[in-house]
Amino acid sequence: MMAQPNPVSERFVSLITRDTLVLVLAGGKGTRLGSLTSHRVKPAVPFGGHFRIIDFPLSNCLNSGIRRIGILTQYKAHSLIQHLQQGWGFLRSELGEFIELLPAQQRTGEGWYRGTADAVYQNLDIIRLHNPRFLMILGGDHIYKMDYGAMLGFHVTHDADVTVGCMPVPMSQSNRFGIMDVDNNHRITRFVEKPDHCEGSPGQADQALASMGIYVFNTDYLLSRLMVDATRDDSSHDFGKDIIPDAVTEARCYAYPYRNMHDDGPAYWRDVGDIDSYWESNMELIGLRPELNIYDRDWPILTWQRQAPPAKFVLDEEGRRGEARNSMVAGGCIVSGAQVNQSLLSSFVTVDEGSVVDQSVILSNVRIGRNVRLRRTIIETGCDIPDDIRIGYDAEEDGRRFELSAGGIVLVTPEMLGQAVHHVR
Ligand code: ADQ
Ligand code: ADP
Repeated sequence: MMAQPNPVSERFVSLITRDTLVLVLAGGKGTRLGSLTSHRVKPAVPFGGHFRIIDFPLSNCLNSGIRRIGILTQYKAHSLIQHLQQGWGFLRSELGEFIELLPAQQRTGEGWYRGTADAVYQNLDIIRLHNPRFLMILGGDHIYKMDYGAMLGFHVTHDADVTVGCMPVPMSQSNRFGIMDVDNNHRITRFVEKPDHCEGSPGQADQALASMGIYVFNTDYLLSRLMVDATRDDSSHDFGKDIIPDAVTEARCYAYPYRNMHDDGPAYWRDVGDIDSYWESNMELIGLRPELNIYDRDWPILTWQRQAPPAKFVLDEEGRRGEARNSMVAGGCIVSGAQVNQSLLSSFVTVDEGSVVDQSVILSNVRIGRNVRLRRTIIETGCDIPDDIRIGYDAEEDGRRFELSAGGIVLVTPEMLGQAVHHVR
């Protein structure tokens, strides 16, 4: 058993992170990303050219000194499992470090994970085996950089049973989040999951304090709470709907205000909820000073990626330049006599002669043929875009053939092009 953390001890935070088990919730159905989640769960969706969404919370764990991690999966987990096995298998079990997959496997009954709290409950025996003092529960589908050590330190110094990561959101979005009231000492006095109506706090009438779906629990408290919850027929076995509102009435629940770790700008946190916000948050990375800096060497975002030669931009035989402007281009790409503007190309994308790619997110292993024009598109892994096609210029036509978002972004998958999907390894 570890010593009681002593706030004046130099090891204050490292003792706490060592005694923490993180559970990442990666099993939700999440349908609002359309065909991007037709064969993979949202945490496995590619983001930012090289990464999968789950790389962000996992990198946060490692960068925060947390090295005991379980990942709760169920739906369409193949791509996620493959990614974790290839990219995240480097922790040293002999040092007590691990990333463990915890698929729904009927350990406590007949069912799959009924809700987020049930997903944790079903792994109770595994949690007991690891015997952590603190359990940290994270969503696997948010993009942000956060030092969890600071939140765990806050949890201990406030002598909390439960700590919820929070940030202000515009009042108009309050129906998308768990919303809370707090007192002057950050103690949560009320928590309502996705309220229809909500009143602003005094002095900040246009903002609500939202839960980020990130929780720290004293393990003993959570386990006893989950055992009670499991017996209740009137519970949906969900953290936001059941566990947290109940905990607020019976335990010491605190709200940890999420801040930018460098204190040099607003705190970046995105729930890429739908196709439009997926496209936008990828586009944001391209800008001059993106809020999310993925080039920060002090907070590296780790991932698995295929070995790739450098990206290449070449003159074609007719002397047309191959160029990319205001764009991010991953390794293995070849742009030959073609223009790439305001776009993000993942690895192994080829853009052939005479084509123009504007404001688009191109996932890996895509060939864009000759004289193609793409504007405001998302092109799924493995697409072979035929010569002479224009996508993003005629909403009616695009809506018939492809998936057109409310904001006018066109999502194209191999299936929509009538192409078989091949496994590229
Ligand atoms: P939502 O994001 O709407 O709200 P939910 O859909 O339950 O909550 O997803 C949370 C996480 O759990 C996701 O990563 C999802 O993949 C995963 N998940 C969902 N069902 C699961 C299951 N049965 N098994 C395993 N994993 C599962 C939550 C909180 C709000 C908070 C928002 C912030 O409930 O209070 O404001 O997150 O985005
Ligand atoms: P993902 O599995 O998430 O698509 P990759 O981009 O690394 O991840 O692709 C892995 C393999 O999955 C690729 O070989 C690709 O051909 C295949 N793939 C891509 N899209 C689909 C799809 N819609 N259905 C099934 N497999 C797909």
